Parts: sequence; structure tokens; C-alpha cells
Amino acid sequence: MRGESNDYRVVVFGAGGVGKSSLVLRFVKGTFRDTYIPTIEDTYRQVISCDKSVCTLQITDTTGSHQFPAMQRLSISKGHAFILVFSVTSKQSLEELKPIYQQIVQIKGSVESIPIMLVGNKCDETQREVESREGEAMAKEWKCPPPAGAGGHGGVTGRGAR
Ligand SMILES: Nc1nc2c(ncn2[C@@H]2O[C@H](COP(=O)(O)OP(=O)(O)OP(=O)(O)O)[C@@H](O)[C@H]2O)c(=O)[nH]1
Ligand SMILES: [Mg+2]
Repeated sequence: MRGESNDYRVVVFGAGGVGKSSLVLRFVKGTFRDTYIPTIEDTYRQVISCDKSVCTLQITDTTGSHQFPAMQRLSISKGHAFILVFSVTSKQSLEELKPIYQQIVQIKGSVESIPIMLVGNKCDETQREVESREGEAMAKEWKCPPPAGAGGHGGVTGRGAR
């Protein structure tokens, strides 16, 4: 966790409908819904204990539509860590993460000290377009930790985050 301020901001990016809000709501409220309500932008605050101190974790759930580039830039500037979500049912959704990653690199200067996690969601679906190894290759290229959930535990949304 970051030093003095104890305020830690995580931003969730990804194409429309990949399941960003589902992941965030599962984490924050423990719920899952089947209905799809597109997000403009939502922020959740949680007070958590980390390394024996109390921190405020602020999670920003962004829009998957590319209508608000200024909001995207602002979220990147303010963010300390990033979760990049794609759906394993859509190769396009993995492609759409590339310009977002590039913009993080551009705005932050260097991503060496910035935690970035790649999440392949909807792995419960049978119509797969992205294989695990493709996600893993992308994670390696971007120096992210291995894709979340790899190793076979239950998933994050309660459906199929991996
Ligand atoms: N099968 C399956 N469906 C999921 C999963 N996660 C989310 N969904 C469904 O996918 C749809 C879109 O989920 P959202 O979480 O709203 O997607 P989003 O990325 O926040 O979309 P935007 O806010 O428009 O960018 C909803 O109908 C969810 O129920 C999953 O792991 N598996
Ligand atoms: Mg959403």
C-alpha cells in the first residue's frame, strides 16, 4: 500500500459488457445480477485494514463505451492500480484493452511500479474466443501477474472470472 495518505485508488477498465461492474459488485457487496445495466461511472469506498494500518480503498468502475475519453484520462491520472478486464467470449474485448494499457503507460510515464492486473471474465461460458494461454501471453507482455483465478478456484463474479 502507498505511503502517507492511506488512500488507495483502483480503477477497473474494459470493453462494454465484459463484467466490470459484476466483478466490483461481487467484491464490494457479494452480489451478482443477470441483468445488464451499462455504467457511466461509479465509485465505491471501502475502509480496509492493510499491513496493520487502516486504508481507504476507492474502486472506480468505469464505462465500457468510449464516449468519455477525458474521464478515462482523469481516472488514469488519479489511479494507483488498474484492473483490466476482458471477456474470454470476445477477442475484441482483449483487443480493446491495448489502447487503454498504452494510455496508462503514456500518462504514468512508466508502469514499473504500478500494479496492473489482467482479468479474463466469463470463463463459465462455452463460446470461448480467447484461450487461457492468450491471456497469459498478454499478461506476461504487460508484466502483470498471471491472470486472476488461474489455478482453478471458484471465480470472482460467482460465474466465471479467471
Ligand atoms: N456468463 C457470465 N456472465 C457474466 C459474468 N460476469 C458478468 N456477466 C453478465 O454480463 C453482463 C454485463 O455485465 P456488467 O458487469 O454490467 O458489464 P460491464 O463491463 O460493467 O459493462 P459496462 O458498464 O457497459 O461497461 C451482465 O448481464 C452480467 O450478468 C460471468 O462471469 N459470466
Ligand atoms: Mg458496468
